[in-house]
Amino acid sequence: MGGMRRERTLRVPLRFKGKGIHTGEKSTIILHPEERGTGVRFFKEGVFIPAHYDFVVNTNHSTDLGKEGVVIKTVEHLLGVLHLLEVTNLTVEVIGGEIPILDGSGSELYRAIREELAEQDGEIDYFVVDGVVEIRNGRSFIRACPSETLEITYEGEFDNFLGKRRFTFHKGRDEEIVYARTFCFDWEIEHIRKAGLGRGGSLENTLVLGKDGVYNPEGMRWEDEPVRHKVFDIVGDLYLLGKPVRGRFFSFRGGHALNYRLVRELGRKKGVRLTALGSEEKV
Ligand code: P76
Ligand code: ZN
Ligand code: ZN
Repeated sequence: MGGMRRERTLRVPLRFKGKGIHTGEKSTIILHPEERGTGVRFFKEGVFIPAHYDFVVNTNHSTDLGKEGVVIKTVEHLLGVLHLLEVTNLTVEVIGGEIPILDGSGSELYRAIREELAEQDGEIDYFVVDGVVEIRNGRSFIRACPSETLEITYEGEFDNFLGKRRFTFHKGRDEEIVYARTFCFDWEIEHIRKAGLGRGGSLENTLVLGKDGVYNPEGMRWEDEPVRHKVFDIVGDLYLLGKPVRGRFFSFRGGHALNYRLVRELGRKKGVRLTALGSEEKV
């Protein structure tokens, strides 16, 4: 049995400002405390968008949510931090098109939110993985298995000095992934920029990798920083199940698109149960 954990919100509203990695535009987010049972949701231009996979509108180079024509880009790093800290009730007001990228990792959000956590009455309702689910795309795949606690492994095969890399995150060891920055390869920048993405990308917020090394003068925070970031992205995308998750995950060369397909499949399976007679019923 995992420990009984309480629902959480913030003691006070928190505000963050910065550039969006894709739009390149300045935006502001205000995190508002909420009552038990609210869940995590976004608010923009009068529209509430739940942090739920039903509202995913894009998974190409970021995870974006939308509803009624209102879109919020790049929610995954903020959701990663909220998932790690088990913040279950919060409204994220967004003024602008995207969540600020800050230094490219979850560190600033993580440290500020951790300082202001407020426990609430009521125990957290976890999303418990109760069977094996695997999603494939060519050689890439992501698999979910039952486990008492959250555990995530990412394995990458990079076409540069990094080569084959694998990293495993265990619940509670947040600092091993929350400081890992987003990254890109120098050979993809042209294609990304031509797609109208990465307009806010720079060496201030992205680890830029070449064939033989990195462009960032400060170097890498770990020799496997990119795979740690991929694990952090999965933590964020999994929070789109609407609850903190208990399960073991393994991703081989996956990304937001595979994460999203897995989350949808896990959520779909939970909503439908086989009865003793073998007919399906909604629960
Ligand atoms: N990021 C994903 C991610 O973290 N998702 O959560 C991703 O696909 N990106 C983010 C970074 C973008 C590309 C797309 C970017 C960043 C920087 C530049 C271009 C695009 C640049 C630059 C530059 C190069 C040399 C000198 C100066 C500036 C992945 C990681 O899953
Ligand atoms: Zn692309
Ligand atoms: Zn990311």
